Amino acid sequence: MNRMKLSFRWYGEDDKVTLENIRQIPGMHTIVTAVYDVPPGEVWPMSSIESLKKQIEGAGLHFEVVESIPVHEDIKLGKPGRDKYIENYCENIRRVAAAGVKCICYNFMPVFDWTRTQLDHELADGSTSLVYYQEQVDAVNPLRSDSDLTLPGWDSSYSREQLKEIVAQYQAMTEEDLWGNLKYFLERVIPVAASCNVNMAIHEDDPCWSIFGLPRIITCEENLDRFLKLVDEPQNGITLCTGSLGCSCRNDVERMAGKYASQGRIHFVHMRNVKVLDNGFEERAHLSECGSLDMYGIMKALYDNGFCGYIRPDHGRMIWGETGRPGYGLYDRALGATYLNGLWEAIEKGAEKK
Ligand code: DNO
Repeated sequence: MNRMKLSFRWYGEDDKVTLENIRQIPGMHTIVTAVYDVPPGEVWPMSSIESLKKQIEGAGLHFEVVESIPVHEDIKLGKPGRDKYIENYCENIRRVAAAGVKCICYNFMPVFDWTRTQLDHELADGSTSLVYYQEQVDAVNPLRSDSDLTLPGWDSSYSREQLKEIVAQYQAMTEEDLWGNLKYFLERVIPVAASCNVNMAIHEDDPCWSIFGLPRIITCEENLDRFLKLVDEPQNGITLCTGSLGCSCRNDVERMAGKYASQGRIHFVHMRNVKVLDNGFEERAHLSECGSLDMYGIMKALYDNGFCGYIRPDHGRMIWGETGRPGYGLYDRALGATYLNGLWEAIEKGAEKK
């Protein structure tokens, strides 16, 4: 019995990768998407949610995972206006739950979501991928007046001045402040998720260390333990992102996969392989031997510990001349999905034979 549910991220109607493409990937079950045209903190129109559901189900797939409902910066900063945004967040949970969504992925990273220094680095085989080289990050100082403040992937909706101001506010905050703000958020959101039968799945910080001195806390096993205890309920779970955790050699991703799966707290998995370097990391093909992670070991740890949530191939390289959204083309992610299917089948059949 295949307990994991294979899923694939889709960016909606504007995505070059179509639902028709995705449904042809063997074993595909669930689409992972979001309402993208509403600013963070606002309530998603029910009509937009219904339209996603209709399109996805029309293609023979399920709409069970949302990635992400973004957390407004005022919540992360603990500002007085946060209660309004938390109430909007709860309303979004209720709305997507009413449409059949079972799992919501989100993150609690100050300002910047994932950070890379180049999105089209050419690998030895001619494919391109996303990379992070520390010296390039160090060259961009958000508080220097002549800094052009651009790293690929950053939210371009902020002006340079706004970004500087918001970065300065975070720099005045300690990690403990951020923990406090996360707890405040969870205490209000998790009961709503529980009443709607939805699992919340926090995504680890990517990469899993502080950048520009901004606090980052969802970074390692010790902190994930602490996170899960903030509100010790099954709906307060994680998205195990192998690439985000695995870009630091200090994280034993296989061990964490087993531990948190056995606790029933992994609701969603992003499977990505990275090659850890002295000065950062490169995203690589999913196959274990292409990077630093033992993808088989991680899948086995999930299987052995009863994982039954959603899993998706994470960032793929650009291959075969494909162009499009970095990390989110069709071909390499489809290869990744097929590899995950193969690993799972082999692990499952191996276990049955014992
Ligand atoms: C990058 C993604 C992240 C992720 C968010 C979740 O490709 O893994 O942007 O969606 O951090 O909130």
